[in-house]
Amino acid sequence: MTNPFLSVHPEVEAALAEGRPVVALESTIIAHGMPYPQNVETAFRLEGAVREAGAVPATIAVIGGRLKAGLDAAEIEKFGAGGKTVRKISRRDLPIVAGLGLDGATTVASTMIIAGMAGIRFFGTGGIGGVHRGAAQTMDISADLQELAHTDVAVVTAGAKSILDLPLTLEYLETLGVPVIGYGTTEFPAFYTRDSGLPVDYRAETPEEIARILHAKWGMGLSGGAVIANPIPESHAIPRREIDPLIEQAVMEAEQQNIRGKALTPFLLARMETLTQGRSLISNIELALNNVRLAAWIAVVWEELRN
Ligand code: PSU
Ligand code: MN
Repeated sequence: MTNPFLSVHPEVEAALAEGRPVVALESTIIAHGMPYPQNVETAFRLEGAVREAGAVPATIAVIGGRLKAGLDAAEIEKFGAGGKTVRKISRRDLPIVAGLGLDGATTVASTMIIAGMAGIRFFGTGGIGGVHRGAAQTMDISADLQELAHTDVAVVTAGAKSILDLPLTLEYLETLGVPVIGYGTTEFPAFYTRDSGLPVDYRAETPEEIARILHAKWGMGLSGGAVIANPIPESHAIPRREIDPLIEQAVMEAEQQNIRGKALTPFLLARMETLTQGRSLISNIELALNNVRLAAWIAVVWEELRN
């Protein structure tokens, strides 16, 4: 059955039809996660890294109401230049932008949805959303977690920033039945730092192992995604004693200014960038490159297992 709202880029469509590996990339990281023009440059570098690792990149966004799997250079430039003026869209927003012919930058959740519709199983990004600190009062839990429970896409991430409540985020993923696999690590990474003191479900040493786990999951009919937790390269990690006080400050400012809902994560990300004087941006770019490469390596082996 064809999906009348979906537009798959011809190169991506050909790769999928021929059983070649494809890796999805998100557009919220471009529009809301980084400043212009580094965001556009990064988007192109991420696509290049996926190609070098042997897969076809599909950057995902909604343009004029079309759910796009695979953007051309002009479209990426438009999202990057638009920055925060581009609507940030999650699952609940998809019918609004598709129905009314609007543009939207896709989060982890909505990128997974569109990837899933196109038949793409692997997605590399920076950080995922999770359970926010104070969620017991605010109930602010990212829709990314529910999506991981339901949609058959594995997400390679450097963990989650400790702007979130990491222990509760992992509890929530356990409840939803989402495997959390560490790549060369027994600890869930905390984005800027390689460790968090919190355990992953399994430490995988190779992309092959991860591909076998996913092949088994989907092969036995267990729907839903997985979190592939890939620590930031050592050379770009920021020591915890430096980053933790800044995170505390950003979270406190958000509370004082009563920032909530979908504005909260972009606010915290922007504050972190300012408070680290741009250092967090470089870390962010390097860990994203590291993640999309791993996503491509896993996708390559998974296609071999499947064929
Ligand atoms: N965390 C990061 N970088 C990001 C995001 C989260 O470290 O770019 C973005 C992703 O697009 C993620 C979204 O899906 O924020 C989560 O937003 P929310 O918390 O509103 O669900
Ligand atoms: Mn939220």
